[in-house]
Amino acid sequence: MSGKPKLTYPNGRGRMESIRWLLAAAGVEFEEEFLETREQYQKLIKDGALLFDQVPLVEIDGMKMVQTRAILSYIAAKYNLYGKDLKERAFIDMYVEGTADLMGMIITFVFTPPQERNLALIIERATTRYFPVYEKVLKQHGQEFLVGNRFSWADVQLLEAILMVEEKEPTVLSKFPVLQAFKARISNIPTIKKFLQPGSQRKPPPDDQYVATVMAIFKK
Ligand code: GSH
Repeated sequence: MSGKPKLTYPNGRGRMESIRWLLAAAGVEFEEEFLETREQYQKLIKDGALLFDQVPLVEIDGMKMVQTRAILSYIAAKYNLYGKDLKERAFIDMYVEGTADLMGMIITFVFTPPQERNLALIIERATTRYFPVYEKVLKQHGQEFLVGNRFSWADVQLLEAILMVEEKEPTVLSKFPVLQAFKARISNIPTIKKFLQPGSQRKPPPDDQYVATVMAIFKK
């Protein structure tokens, strides 16, 4: 064993991508095993590796962790990205849930039949429900990071969400100057800068091949 966390998931973003982001932001190296076939997935189930027969699976500190939220909270707490007290933690959780809801709309987009996809709704939610909140928080306290004047999981996930929405609508931050500055600042943190460079373990937006592989593995 290398001692590095090992991530098991298809070779694409999905629910694993925020985990990759958080580990990378914390400066933690990780290994990946990519699920390519249904047989691989069924073997994991047969071996008892998946508590609820689902991935993401992250092997870390002797545990086989499943459930995205549980995995992310564990990593955030372990690497000091989860606030200094319960109240900061509560705010980080709220901000993270907001960006998770927004990203969830984009993650499911490619798995939705084309005639039912609603990109306009995603952009509307981003610009009227989610981004105004983060813009206001940062503007009001005037600090560099969302919570406690310290880099946290909330910052990592907000940057991930911003970049994801920008892939769909490049001008989406045009009315959010504080978020534009936030994006530039957080993108420049060395661990994140490295993750944003080509060749990192960051995954590209899903393509047809990825969608077909996921459907075949999980028989959606
Ligand atoms: N609540 C779980 C989490 O957040 O990790 C949901 C995990 C989940 O739905 N995973 C999908 C899966 O394993 C792949 S992204 N689907 C197979 C199944 O549910 O049978």
